[in-house]
Amino acid sequence: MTDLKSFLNDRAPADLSRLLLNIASASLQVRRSLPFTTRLTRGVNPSGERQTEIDLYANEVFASTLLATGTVSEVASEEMAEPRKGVGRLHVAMDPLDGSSNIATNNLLGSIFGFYSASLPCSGEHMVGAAFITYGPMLTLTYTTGAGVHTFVAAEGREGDPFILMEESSVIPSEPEVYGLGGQRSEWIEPVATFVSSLEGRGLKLRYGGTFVGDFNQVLRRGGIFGYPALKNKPHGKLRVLYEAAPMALITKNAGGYASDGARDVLSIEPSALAETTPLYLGSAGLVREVEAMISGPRARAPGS
Ligand code: AFP
Repeated sequence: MTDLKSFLNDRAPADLSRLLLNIASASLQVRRSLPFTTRLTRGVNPSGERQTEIDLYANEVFASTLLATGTVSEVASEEMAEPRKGVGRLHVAMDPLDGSSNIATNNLLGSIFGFYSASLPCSGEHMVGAAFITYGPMLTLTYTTGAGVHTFVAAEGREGDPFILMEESSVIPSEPEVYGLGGQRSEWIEPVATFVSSLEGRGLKLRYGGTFVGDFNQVLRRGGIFGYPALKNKPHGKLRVLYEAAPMALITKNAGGYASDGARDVLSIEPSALAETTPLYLGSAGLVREVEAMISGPRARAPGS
């Protein structure tokens, strides 16, 4: 069985490999603390959302782990107003605990990381890698450094708690099976409601668990589309460009899919603020381009784009 350390050996730059290995081991620490860090705190994050103990604990574990690698010049987080500074080539943006409102119901949770080569905030075109953790029946790490999307599962209890290769070079299935869009249906901008009704007409099944990582992971494996649309009362959507949308857009692209804000590639967005949000539609390229055209009108595309 191939483990993460040997798989990374000749497939990723040394500093990215170091980050991924340290994130993997730190995720075990976060997972073990989950049953004991579920309460709400009085804290509020820069997006105005109440923070749970696990939001803060995961933020501390990952930020300190990343900075201790000596490869990271800053760590920006959904849970911090300002980045923490370190030394190194990489700039990391993270959502340390995605889905914390799902803790009380023991739903799937996650962590999301974007690895950038420029000071934050910056566009996804400066991303050199991305990763997400799922805390579910299995603890898994999925990442890309630009050469495919690969998933590893924690084999806790085995010597050294290794992460074992579960899937190499994932490709989003061409036949879409599932869809999930956040927000109230009555709040969706009109083209989205029409689009979703057409999906049901094509036999796609609703899969929406309220955690981006979990809902995205199903689209990655089964084909389809996930979205947190522009809403009538939230025209810029809910998901943060740097910490959530762009990292998952890079993974989607490297798995043969596409991520749009309803008008353009999410990776081309130039956020002006760390916590800037965007409408987001990602998954099977055909479906995403279809909803993009319904929202923004058909665009002339360069041949082969
Ligand atoms: P929490 O971290 O506050 O639970 O929010 C999770 C999230 O940012 C993302 O993971 C989900 O896709 C989205 O919010 C769910 O939003 P709704 O609760 O509005 O459906």
